[in-house]
Amino acid sequence: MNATTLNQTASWKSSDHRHHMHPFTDTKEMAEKGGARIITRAEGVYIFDSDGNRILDGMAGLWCVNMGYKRQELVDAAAEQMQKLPYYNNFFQCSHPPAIELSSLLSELSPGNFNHVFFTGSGSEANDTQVKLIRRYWDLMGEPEKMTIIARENAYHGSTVAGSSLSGMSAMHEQLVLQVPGIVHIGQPYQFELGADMSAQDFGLQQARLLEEKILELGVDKVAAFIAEPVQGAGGVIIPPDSYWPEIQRICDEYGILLVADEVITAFGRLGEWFASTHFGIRPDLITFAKGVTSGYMPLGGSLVSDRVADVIISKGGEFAHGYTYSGHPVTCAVALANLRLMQSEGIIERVKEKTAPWFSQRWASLADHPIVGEARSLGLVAAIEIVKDKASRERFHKDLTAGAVCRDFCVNNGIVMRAVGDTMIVSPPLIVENEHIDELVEKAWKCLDLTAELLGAV
Ligand code: PXG
Repeated sequence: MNATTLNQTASWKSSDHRHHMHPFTDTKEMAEKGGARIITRAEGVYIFDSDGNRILDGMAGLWCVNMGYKRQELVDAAAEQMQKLPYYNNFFQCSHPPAIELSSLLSELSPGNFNHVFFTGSGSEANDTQVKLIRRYWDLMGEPEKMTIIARENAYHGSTVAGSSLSGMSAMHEQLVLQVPGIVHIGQPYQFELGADMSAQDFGLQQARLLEEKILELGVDKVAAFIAEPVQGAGGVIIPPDSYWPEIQRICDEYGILLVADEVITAFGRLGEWFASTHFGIRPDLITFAKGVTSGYMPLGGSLVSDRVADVIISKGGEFAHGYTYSGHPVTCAVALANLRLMQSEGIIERVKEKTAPWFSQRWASLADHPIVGEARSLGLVAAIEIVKDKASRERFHKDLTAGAVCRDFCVNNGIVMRAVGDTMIVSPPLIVENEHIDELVEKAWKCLDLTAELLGAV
């Protein structure tokens, strides 16, 4: 690293500290640790920082860069669309080819009963849209009392006011003084923490039946919908037991409530299918998507609306009083189209399912042999490990769960991005990873677990 690089990095860090408010960040703590790491470029599955370090991006950005970095096809799609039509809205009885083509393609790729798309600029806005669609639907059905939406503890559905209210994270609720009324939470299918002494089958059924208990407690005439991530992402990659989703589907069917699958992380190949709903065999009424639809190159989200809901809202509804300036932005839609076509032409979903996910699953499972790993779990290309002091009792190192942050810092300093959720380490690499990248990720993860164990005095 030469003096110019050092000066440039120091100057960026200083301006960053003085002017840039970061999302979900303790700014004081970041400054004490030397300021932000400045990422300046990226290629394939690697990001590069301003000091010239090359880091394997085990999180695909923030669960989104599915087709990897520096894809010329996506750059070209954006540039061409910017020249042709950089902006126009879809309000006031207008439309444009990128939004039309993308909504058609999404209808084709999504499960059979989905034929309409409402576009937003993010996953949070998409979940706000879901709340309005759900309430509009029941109103038009002549059941305006059906207002309550059931979500889950430790879910993440976004940061807008409705998104934070749907999310089941206490730290967010504490700062959100004005919760959206009519949202309640039930327990989650997190077996490592909550059901260690039960069989997976029994635990899955038990946690699914919390939904039924809640519906009966509130009264079925009051309950509008249940929203959940097929696999909880930000909560710590919580993969439900096989018995969980079929039982949830049974309950939603039996009581006629809408099922919303928040597939912001799981859609577009993460589990080796276009949608995780297909993997779990569930039939949601609404699907939330974002992130991977553009591989993160442009901000785009949306709601996929099934015929059950669309038929009511379109045929009986008149105007749906909802929309964003950037709903169906032409450049973001053009990039999404190029991204989805690239996924098709490269057969990435099949490659994940048949080649990389099986290899990943086998290699990731080997981390369970590490002395401070209590569990290593994965599904498709998303995975977690639980750091523990004692494997048998699952005791953690500290009750405030700081071992994860220690491990995360070792990871980034040793060339991989792994995210810490408390003492759960999680990864969600780009879908273009090759088997040798998976080997690199697992080998470095093992080394960083060694370093963590050493620092925490476990060896
Ligand atoms: N639903 C789910 C399931 C998500 O994971 C959102 C909605 C909101 O999307 P937007 O585009 O509004 O951010 C998300 C986003 C983390 C982390 O720390 C995860 C997300 C966002 C920021 C941080 O893992 N997921």
